[in-house]
Amino acid sequence: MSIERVRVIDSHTGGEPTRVVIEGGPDLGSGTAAERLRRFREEHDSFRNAVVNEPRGSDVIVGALLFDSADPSCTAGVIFFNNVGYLGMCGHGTIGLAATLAYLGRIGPGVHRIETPAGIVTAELLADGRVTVENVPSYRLAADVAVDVPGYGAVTGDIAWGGNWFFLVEKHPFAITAAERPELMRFTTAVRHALAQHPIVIPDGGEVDHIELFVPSNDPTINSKNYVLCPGFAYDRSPCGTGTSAKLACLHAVGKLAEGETWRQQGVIGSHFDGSYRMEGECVIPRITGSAFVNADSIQIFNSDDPFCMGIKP
Ligand code: PYC
Repeated sequence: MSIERVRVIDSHTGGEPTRVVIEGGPDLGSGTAAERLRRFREEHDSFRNAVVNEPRGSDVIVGALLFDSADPSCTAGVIFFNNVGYLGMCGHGTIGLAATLAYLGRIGPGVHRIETPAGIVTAELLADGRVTVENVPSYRLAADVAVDVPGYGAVTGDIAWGGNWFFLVEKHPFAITAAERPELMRFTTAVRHALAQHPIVIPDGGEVDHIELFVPSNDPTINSKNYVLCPGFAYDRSPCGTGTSAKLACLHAVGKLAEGETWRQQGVIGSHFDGSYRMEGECVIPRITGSAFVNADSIQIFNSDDPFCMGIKP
């Protein structure tokens, strides 16, 4: 029998969990985040499964593997992963990572550059503990894409990049409330499957693997409420940082939000992010502010005698 120990720190950002691997993760060698992600996927995917999936985790947890970035201007590099694979970027996860690094005493208030596979982002730790993430350049790729969804008919949405690919739907018959979550899951799952059959060409062979629904809010302090289906068929408990970034890109595209104006996006369980953007060329550079709380600092035990040591595949 052999025992290995992996130290992880858990946090949640508006209810959505992030698990940062602090010690005991695989050595991904050198190179860019994209190169290390390739090695992670090809050589250490069982580690991903072990850390976030049952019996240690659940479908909802987003993992984050830290590395020392080769770019000396970066405080850290990170690869985000989930129950089924890897994320280019993760907004709630970057807020959780900043809260985790602050908990460890590794960062203080100020702006910190973080290398991700989707590009370099910044995380500004504010004096009150909130975090503002300046995300990768984001844009709307296509407007009013109609998809035939079995059981529901034609569903029309926009496709946008916010560090991950999103299908953003405003016209649908659902309320976005905690009570509606089973129906929202059924509908967005059906949309996701229908979209997979749709001949949309996404740059770099990407896949539109996040489905985002919106409704207007009755609360005058909130601009909009959303529900986001993630790639592994878990819903985002937060308003989704990359999803809010994709929304900002779409709002810019139709002239509904000016540069520097604040958009308060609420998620299905009621937490919110404040978003705004600045322009860089044709793209928007989203800024997303939210807060995260560390709620566990623990050691995972990897026992070679445990038949589920490397997790249960979902
Ligand atoms: O906050 O960007 C985000 C995110 C992506 C998937 C889950 N959360």
